[in-house]
Amino acid sequence: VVDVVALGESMVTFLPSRAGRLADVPSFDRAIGGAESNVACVLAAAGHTVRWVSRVGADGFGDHLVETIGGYGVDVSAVRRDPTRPTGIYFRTAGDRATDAHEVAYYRAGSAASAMAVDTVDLAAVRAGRVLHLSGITPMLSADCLGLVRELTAIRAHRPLISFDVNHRPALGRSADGPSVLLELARGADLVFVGEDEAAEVWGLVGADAVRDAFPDPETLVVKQGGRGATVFHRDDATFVPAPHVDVVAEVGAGDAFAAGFLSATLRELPVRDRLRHGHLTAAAALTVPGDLATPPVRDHADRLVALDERAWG
Ligand code: KDG
Repeated sequence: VVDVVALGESMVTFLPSRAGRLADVPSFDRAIGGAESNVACVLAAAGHTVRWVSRVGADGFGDHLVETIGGYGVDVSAVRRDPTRPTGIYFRTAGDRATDAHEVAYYRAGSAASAMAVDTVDLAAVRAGRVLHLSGITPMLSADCLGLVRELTAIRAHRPLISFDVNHRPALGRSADGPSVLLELARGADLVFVGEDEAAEVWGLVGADAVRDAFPDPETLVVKQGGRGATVFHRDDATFVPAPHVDVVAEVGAGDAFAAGFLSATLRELPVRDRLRHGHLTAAAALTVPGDLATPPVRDHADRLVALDERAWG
């Protein structure tokens, strides 16, 4: 049994060589992206056993994803190659520092991963972890992908702990029933991550308490409140932990890193407050690099920082 299985689309990502409009950027550096595989890579770097399940094209970009994610120590043996569909790619621009406003251009419609379905992924491999990490990106990729996530979240008995990061991506397009689908799927999970801004934008729920009220029965609900911190609602308790101050280079990947830090501490059965602190520290690492993935803090070092008293944690 692996600690965590993460299922989702990964893409070769092109990061701009300089700031500016997509129309003006002359060249890009290749990196990798994919919210769920980001979580997998960070967890593997933090010493957990992790599997990533997905589909990629039988092309060079598919090779690059499998080799790079596998290079983090993630088990990629359940990733399927599709000779008929390409690997998705995307380009991003660097925003201005104050707002992180940036453009995202996806080339992923009809991608190999968009053909993930109940009968095109290895369901036994998907369900073989202590935790199954999913996100709200996958159900927005295709009807087949939506059916797959529904199947994985529908039955509560005999399943891994299901972790679901809402990950609303406006660049994927807005469907009329997108918000209600995301709410339905998130309610089917055991551990939910959502940004406070995201909940306001997608569901019109303003404030962490309003989000909690929309989840009548969450095992654990984590509301991320940007640079301020995050609140966990766990059973009847609410715990807020402020985030450390960092000079943000790019926000991309920070939510995934936060989820990985939180999940790692959850697997270690640390107290809720420390799960949040580990989430913040892992996110801080990602916030200070331009791409999605940063090396997470070494466990012993992170544990020492987490153990600092309230004065250090604001
Ligand atoms: O969380 C970072 C992701 O947004 C990025 O890696 C790409 O998975 C991605 C997506 O669908 O936007």
